[in-house]
Amino acid sequence: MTRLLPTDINDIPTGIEKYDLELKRKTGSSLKDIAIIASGLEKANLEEAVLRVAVIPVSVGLGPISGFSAAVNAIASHIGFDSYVTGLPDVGGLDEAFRNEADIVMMADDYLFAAFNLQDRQVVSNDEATARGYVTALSCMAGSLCKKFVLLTGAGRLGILAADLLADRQTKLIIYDPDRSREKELAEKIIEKYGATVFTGMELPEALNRCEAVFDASPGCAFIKGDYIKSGTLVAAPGMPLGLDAEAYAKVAERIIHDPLQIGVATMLYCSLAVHRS
Ligand code: PYL
Repeated sequence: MTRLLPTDINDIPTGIEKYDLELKRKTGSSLKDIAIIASGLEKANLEEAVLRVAVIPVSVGLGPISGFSAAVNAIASHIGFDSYVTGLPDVGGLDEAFRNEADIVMMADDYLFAAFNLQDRQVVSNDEATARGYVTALSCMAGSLCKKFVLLTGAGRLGILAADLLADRQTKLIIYDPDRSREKELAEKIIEKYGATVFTGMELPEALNRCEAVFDASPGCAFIKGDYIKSGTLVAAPGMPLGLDAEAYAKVAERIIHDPLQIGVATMLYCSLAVHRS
């Protein structure tokens, strides 16, 4: 997991409205709708009391990231939760959250970012929510991913989660990872579970030429070059850094979904409710 920088997230609170309008223009769905669909709650009755979210800064390890709690809080508030950042970090923050009758607590150390639903004892990690949210957003943008060639770059934690969700949508999956053994291992798991057709062993230019959509689950920076990506390609690129170089980004600017936290955080919150309401 690449550690976010303050410069990645500082403008989230002031930019969230503009971000949401752009997401709706590209996918036809708002951030809240994507999170609800991704969590399987589109048919659930969500018109209940506004839930209280406590975002707790965590000081262990490399310590707080300036702007991180404020960004998470802004996203939660934007999609309608009664969210706030606790006055104290760590255990003091958890104490405060319980005394303030928080329904959901969100906190991140250097290894895990999770939402804890204190009512239903449900926990959701940022990785699983980001995979669900981004596959849903890509599916909304594409209309449907069924039978479409989708290139998945990166067979790490996020890629493994995304591969499963993409295969479940009957995509024609191309998996690319510079570590070819990891690529093959993930492909074999998907073939075994879904009996799906999974393509591996391609060089990146060929894979980019064959695919209609890209899900970039890699930690790489600017490795997808403008020369190789077709301008009609749909791109889902969760997190930082961005895998496309500037030329590639310019070619797909109207068809790329990319953010450091928004879709993951919104989906964490609705996934944390899913056990109770689906
Ligand atoms: C959750 C993000 C998504 C991508 N990388 C992950 C990251 O940066 N993790 C570290 C989060 C540290 C937060 C710090 C704080 O401000 O509370 N402990």
